[in-house]
Amino acid sequence: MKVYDDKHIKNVVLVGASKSGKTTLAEAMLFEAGLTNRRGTTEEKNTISDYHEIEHERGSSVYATTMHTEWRDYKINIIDTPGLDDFIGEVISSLRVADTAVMLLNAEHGVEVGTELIWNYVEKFQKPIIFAVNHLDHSKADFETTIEQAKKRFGKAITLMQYPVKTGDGFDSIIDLLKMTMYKFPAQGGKPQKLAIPADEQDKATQLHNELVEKAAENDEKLMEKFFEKGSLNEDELREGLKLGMLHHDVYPVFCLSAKKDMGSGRIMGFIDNVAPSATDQFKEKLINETELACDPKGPTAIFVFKTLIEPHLGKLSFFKVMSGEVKAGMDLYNPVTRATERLNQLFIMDGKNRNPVEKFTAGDIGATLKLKDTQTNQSLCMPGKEIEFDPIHFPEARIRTAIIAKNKTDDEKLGSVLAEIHQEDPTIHIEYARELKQIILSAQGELHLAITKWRLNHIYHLEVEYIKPRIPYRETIQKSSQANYKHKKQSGGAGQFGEAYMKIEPYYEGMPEPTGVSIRDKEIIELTWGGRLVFYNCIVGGVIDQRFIPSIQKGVMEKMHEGPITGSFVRDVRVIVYDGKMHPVDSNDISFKIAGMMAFKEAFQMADPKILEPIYEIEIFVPEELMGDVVTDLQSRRSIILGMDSKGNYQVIKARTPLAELDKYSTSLRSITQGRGNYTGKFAEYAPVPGEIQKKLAEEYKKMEDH
Ligand SMILES: Nc1nc2c(ncn2[C@@H]2O[C@H](COP(=O)(O)OP(=O)(O)O)[C@@H](O)[C@H]2O)c(=O)[nH]1
Ligand SMILES: [Mg+2]
Repeated sequence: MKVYDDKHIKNVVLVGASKSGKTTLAEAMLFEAGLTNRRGTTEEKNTISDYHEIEHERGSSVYATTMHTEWRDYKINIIDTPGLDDFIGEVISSLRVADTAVMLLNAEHGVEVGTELIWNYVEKFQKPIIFAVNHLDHSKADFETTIEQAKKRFGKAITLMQYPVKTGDGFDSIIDLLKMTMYKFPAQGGKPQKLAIPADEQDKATQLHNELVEKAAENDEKLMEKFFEKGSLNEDELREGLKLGMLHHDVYPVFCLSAKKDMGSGRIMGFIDNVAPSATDQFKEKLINETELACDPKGPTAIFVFKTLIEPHLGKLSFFKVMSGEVKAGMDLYNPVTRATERLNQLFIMDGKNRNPVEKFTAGDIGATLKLKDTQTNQSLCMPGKEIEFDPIHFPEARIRTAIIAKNKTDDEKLGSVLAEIHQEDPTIHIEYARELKQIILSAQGELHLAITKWRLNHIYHLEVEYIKPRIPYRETIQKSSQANYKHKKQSGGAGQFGEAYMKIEPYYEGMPEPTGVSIRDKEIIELTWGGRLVFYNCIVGGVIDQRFIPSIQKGVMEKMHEGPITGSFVRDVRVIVYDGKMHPVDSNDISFKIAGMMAFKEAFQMADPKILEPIYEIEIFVPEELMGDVVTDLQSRRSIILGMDSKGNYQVIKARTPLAELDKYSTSLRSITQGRGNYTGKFAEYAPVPGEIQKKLAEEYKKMEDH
């Protein structure tokens, strides 16, 4: 394996809507470079990229896959990504380490929903981008309309580098506006003939060439001057201008392609080599301590782990980018987060599932290593003694949640550890054991994401699981004060039990004045782990209850707060004043006062106008303007309060507050209302009272369950 220096390494990520041809293009790029001797297809399930069983089953990509190709004197690392929104995490982590994104557009469909969703992230990262209009051999391919849509959606930075002479069956020639040449491909694709531009295309080609030259010149004053002096720019000057334009997101070069017929991929690779920025051309990387680090092969060694894969027979595989310096096999590197020192015993170039061992990687390159003990996705490894930590990938919040159970009770323990592994591989899946709900809650990006996770649990980990509806973490509180007393008395043979407590309970709020009319002996403020407070006053005078029984009463109250009287949910924000009681010199004990405390609290609670509170989420919904009305109507039927609307590019952002109970399967409904063009994120905001009729229903349901 040839060793490439930092200037001769290019990292690209293939992105685009599902079925736009990314996996097919990766295949063509490897074949054209002579690294493979046949081109696989997704139909025949023999591509380098889609090698996982689930990808064969579905016929499309689920994971981001790294590969490399060599074109002229360059090594191009290619990351092929899935196109569906459910797997957006794979796209985001790949974009984080790529230096140029190649966005495929399907000339049959133009700009698709999937294109727009991915575009949001390309913009966020401000990564240089190339567009490749694919499927040009398709009978319904429409190059002009595709370009028009692209200009409308992505703006005037869209810059034609090529155009096809004909599309559909007769597609075999591309006019290149930078080289001012026509490429004519043989029927089986591959290496084209370079021909003069035919006379009847001359005018169009010249006009587009001039537009290209102007676009390239715009990005640099020196080039602009030259352009005005000479009226044109030479090829090298054009390249320089385009590269600057790409780095500043002012130029998005557009290429022509039929990945299936292998026409056009060579020119794209040539452009990636000669023009697309390398890692060392990029702006400096941000570190979490607010400083920056340049990608420099002479700098201190530092790598960033962007992906983790757990392969059944291999173990943990960590994919990294060398952000600075060089890594060599056998090196010890330090993880500033876990404080572990990791030996990188083996280094690999990964081509799908094939591992090619290498001795070293230099700054800007992408590789993989096996069996890191204490290092996960999003962590950095650097020279011992240094504290280099790169800005982590910010994965989107989960959009769908479900409770998960093992079909077989004996698998419960295994389920926990397997889910932890799945989260390591895919940080867009979250797992939490919700103690109060007594459920394992799995959150993910969408229905398909959940379905694939279930498939993996079943096929890879041999675990049968079921998804069930997650319970809602309600809370209970009171709205007015009340009093109750309870006498617990038991005299059956042997030792008896006796305890009586009088208490007053009040809704608690911050800054509440101290109670009056009682003499306070003791006060305890308890911060409840589930939010809110219990403030407990001991106002017993004259020794009517022994001091040692006060904690027993408090224990009883606390027990009931764990399992509220109305729905069994946690109780919050209550003030309890124990002001009187009775005891028996022989029969009183801890348990008697605990029961008295619990029962007095329960009775008082029921008379204190109890209220059920529900979690409210603040959500942000992205929708195309024309679909806003439908989305808002649906939100209103979900008891939401619309907080505001804002436009962001071609999208409207609706902000709303919605009860969690109304968000069950919301991502699925939003998808169907917006034909897949809408998207949302949400996070917990606060607890708020549920409407009366819902309270009644919840209380009845709980009572029924209790009576059983
Ligand atoms: N006609 C035509 N079909 C293509 C082209 N590129 C890909 N395809 C087909 O489109 C389908 C999806 O391709 P794939 O590479 O899996 O798309 P991905 O989802 O973007 O990875 C497959 O059936 C390919 O054979 C192309 O340039 N022309
Ligand atoms: Mg694919």
